[in-house]
Amino acid sequence: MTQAPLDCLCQALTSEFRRDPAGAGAAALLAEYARTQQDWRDYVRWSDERYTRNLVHRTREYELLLLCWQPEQASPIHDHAGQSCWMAVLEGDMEEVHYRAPGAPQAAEACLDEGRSCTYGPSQVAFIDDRIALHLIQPKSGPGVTLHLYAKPIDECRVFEPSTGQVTGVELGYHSVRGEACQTAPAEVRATFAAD
Ligand code: 2CO
Ligand code: FE2
Repeated sequence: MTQAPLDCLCQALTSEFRRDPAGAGAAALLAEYARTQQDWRDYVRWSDERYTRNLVHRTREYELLLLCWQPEQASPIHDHAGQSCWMAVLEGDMEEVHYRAPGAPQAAEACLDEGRSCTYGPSQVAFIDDRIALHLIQPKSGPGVTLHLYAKPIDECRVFEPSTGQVTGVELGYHSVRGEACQTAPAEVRATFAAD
């Protein structure tokens, strides 16, 4: 039986992280998949509450997720728990805004500096880690679908309120795993600010 393109991508990523734990070839693999394939559509899932996080594949070395963003569904400003994060755009245009705590990177309880913002279109791949910046991701106009690769997997991250630098730890969670809905959908992360 022929393997689905998304499964081929996962196999290629597994080999890549075995070859190079830093994943130097990962961006090219994601870009090629995004440019040529459509089977990610099987994993698309929308929510009116927030952008959805849908697990495609997870190993000890990495996790691959499909994220689905309705208009206005921005992420909070967040870090990536010390891991590497690649984002390949599959559909729509996505804006990324960098932030940095003045003084030390990600210092707690200090107003954040807004850095550069950048828009990525279909097949483009962005990369970030905590040494580069914190970031916020949002669809620029209309909905968006993105493929995210984290190496290693991230179960928790920190979110930052920009005017005070207030930091909240959040569990990330999945809306679906290999296309099967999860019983407990991840919380609306922005609500953690309202509750404080
Ligand atoms: N890191 C966010 C998440 O996994 C998405 S923004 O792109 O890294 O929910
Ligand atoms: Fe992110």
